[in-house]
Amino acid sequence: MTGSLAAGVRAGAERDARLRRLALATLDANWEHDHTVPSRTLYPHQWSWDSAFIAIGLAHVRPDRAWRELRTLFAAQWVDGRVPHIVFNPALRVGAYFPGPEFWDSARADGAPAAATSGIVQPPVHAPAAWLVHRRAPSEASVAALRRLYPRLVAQQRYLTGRRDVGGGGLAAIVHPWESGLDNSPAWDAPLAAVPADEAVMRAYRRHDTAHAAATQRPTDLDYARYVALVDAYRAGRYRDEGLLGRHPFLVECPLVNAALGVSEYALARIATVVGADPGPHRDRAARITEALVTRLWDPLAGTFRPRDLRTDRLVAARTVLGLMPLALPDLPEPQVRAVLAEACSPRFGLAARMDRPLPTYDRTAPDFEPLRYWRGPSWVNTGWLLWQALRTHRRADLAAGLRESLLDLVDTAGCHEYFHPDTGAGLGSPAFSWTAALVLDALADG
Ligand code: 9WN
Repeated sequence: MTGSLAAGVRAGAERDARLRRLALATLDANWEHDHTVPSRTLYPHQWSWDSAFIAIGLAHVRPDRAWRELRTLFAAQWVDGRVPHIVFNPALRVGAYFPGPEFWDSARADGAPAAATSGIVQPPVHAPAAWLVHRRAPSEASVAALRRLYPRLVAQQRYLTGRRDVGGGGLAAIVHPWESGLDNSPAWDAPLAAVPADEAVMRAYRRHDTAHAAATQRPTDLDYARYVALVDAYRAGRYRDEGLLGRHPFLVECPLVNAALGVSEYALARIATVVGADPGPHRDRAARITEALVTRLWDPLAGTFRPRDLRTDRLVAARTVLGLMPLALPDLPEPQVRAVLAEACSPRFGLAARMDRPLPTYDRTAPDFEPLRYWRGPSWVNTGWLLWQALRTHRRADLAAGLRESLLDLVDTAGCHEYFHPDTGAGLGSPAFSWTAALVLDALADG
């Protein structure tokens, strides 16, 4: 090895060790008796898809805690199978987060658990997470944990493909942008515009987020007025899903939620073989979801996936990172794989074997691209990690390596931030964010 090569290898190993220490310290600091908070300041309760990502990272360093994280979340599963997007910590003061438990009022809904929760869901990334946690640290305890979780994960899928198949085409609909996890993505602008709301209603509430993060980096008051109106509407029907098409003002089929739904069936097939269940039906369902995604959300002219607004039965025009997520499906047909890769590698998203800027969450070339505002441009580690996994599934080692390096460098330079400026890499939002730490740990383990 030449001197400069050896120095490069040493610098790489030092960076990785530094990142590992930072990530572990972040996760440890955010551990809260039986779950990990996404952020001590901004998000002090337990969030659904955060816990899945967090478990994936914890599997490398604290496998017991990884299972505990998932167990706590699924203990709050509703009778109909929905896994709530927030499980509230009863020890926190009123006002620790908006909207809090009193706003959601889950206790009055049929089939809600004893714990106070929200009434909506988030992308179902939990079955793949459970599978990864087991694969990272297989043991008798992990098999027992899979056995306990399997029926709950199946119930979660049944809820989404059953009651939430509002469009009748084999995909799940979301009833709130928060259910996508990408709250103020431009993907929701058009469907949200149809939700009647006045930003003046926000005078009646106290937003908690803007006390901890710059308002320029968060959704607007008008966004929040609509978020509140949608919760009001869903809660008024006690979070029941019957007849949603006739009465609910926001119903959209999201490419990320449905890609996760399909990937979950593949993960469940694997889990089934470990727990002695039949993997066949899961594989069949995975194939059906993949087919439905292509039939309902593929836009052949744009060469990407787009959300379908069920209220207008049209595809949403914005090109966001959500459109790349179906690449995670292993049996996605070749023409779609090729086109999504081309979209990802275009100047809109800039994926490359050597990336000069981090992956954004929205088309960089769009006139309304906003480098600071949350899901309207900034770079997030979870969407990067999901695409990294998808690239590995489709054996694009070159692109996967480029994306991984970009993610690790971003966090090494700025810290475990919630999101990052897509040009400068500066840290934005919460400075000690759990899934950033967790997914860095996972990426480090798989060079
Ligand atoms: C609303 C916790 C959550 C993430 C979401 C992210 C953000 C909440 C908020 O924080 O949403 O659920 O208050 O903005 O958008 O993806 O799960 O980290």
